[in-house]
Amino acid sequence: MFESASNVAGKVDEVFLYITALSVAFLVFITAVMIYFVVKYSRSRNPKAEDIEGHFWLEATWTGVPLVLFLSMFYFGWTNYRYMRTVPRDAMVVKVLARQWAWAFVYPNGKQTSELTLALDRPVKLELESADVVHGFFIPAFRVKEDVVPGRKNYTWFSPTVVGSYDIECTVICGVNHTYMLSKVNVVPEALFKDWYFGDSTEPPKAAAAGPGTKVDPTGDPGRGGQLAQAKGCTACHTADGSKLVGPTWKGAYGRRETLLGRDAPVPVDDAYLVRAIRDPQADVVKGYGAVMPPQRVSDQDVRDLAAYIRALP
Ligand code: HEC
Ligand SMILES: [Cu+2]
Repeated sequence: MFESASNVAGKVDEVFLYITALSVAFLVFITAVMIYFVVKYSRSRNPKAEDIEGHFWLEATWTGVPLVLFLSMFYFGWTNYRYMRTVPRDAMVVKVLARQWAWAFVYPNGKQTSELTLALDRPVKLELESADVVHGFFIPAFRVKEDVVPGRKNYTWFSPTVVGSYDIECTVICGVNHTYMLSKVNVVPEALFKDWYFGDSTEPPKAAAAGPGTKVDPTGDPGRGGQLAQAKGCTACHTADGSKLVGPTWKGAYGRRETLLGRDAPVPVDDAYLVRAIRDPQADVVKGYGAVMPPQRVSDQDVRDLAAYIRALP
């Protein structure tokens, strides 16, 4: 299915699939019955028209069964809708200001950004206001969509459940540059969010400091790297002997190909990969592991030494 990255995405998809499946089932059923009747009651087989009186149980069935099915659609739709309208009390409140043709986000501490930054698995309430015309706030990956109407306050809430960067779109044709009314929501682990939220930076924390193929200084001291791995607590999650703890083992890591979440082709573990994995653990997540490696406080020299140590392991 489509990318789904919030607590409400699954609920919306469930209702959507349920209604679609029922509709398809009825399309097939009604079409089949229709063809059957056209053949069975064609004029050639029944040259003399007949008057058919009512049939109580037949009528009761074709009234009762669809009624129950429609009510079940209503039930699933309503209970999920109510969930999506009931904001948890611990939700962080972010004001979303829409205007022609941009989004602005204002946080409780006064920080203002043009991209939305959120902490993983933390509920957030968005209070939506427009400065001019009607806009539509839409995050496809979250299945969150709400109209933003001038002179009115609207809201929505959700918890992002997957680290990453997702599109924000405007769904209402709100003027000539409507199609450029785009932004991003950056979902980062809570620790990274706090660093940003309480820090001086207005730039949202972003994934991927060094891109694939980046040239990296390969000099480093493997001896010091080994000590650092102990001192920095890396060895709580990584081993050098091939056994798997919370994270992948470092034995034989250098040169192997790793399958990353959200990427089709496996990527080789080279120097740039190691630097990125240590510097920005959430940028790429190895398939089969959680995005649980905490951000590391490491200097450039530390990273070079750690990379040298991992590279030197057999
Ligand atoms: C709390 C556990 C934890 C700690 C502590 C931790 N890591 Fe990780 N690490 C992980 C997990 C889980 C992964 C796999 C998921 C990912 O790629 O983020 C990982 C992935 C990696 C990778 C990529 C490995 C591969 O096979 O692709 C490297 C390199 C790495 N960590 C280095 C370090 C270094 C260096 C430290 C210490 C400074 C450290 N880690 C501390 C959990 C941890
Ligand atoms: Cu708009």
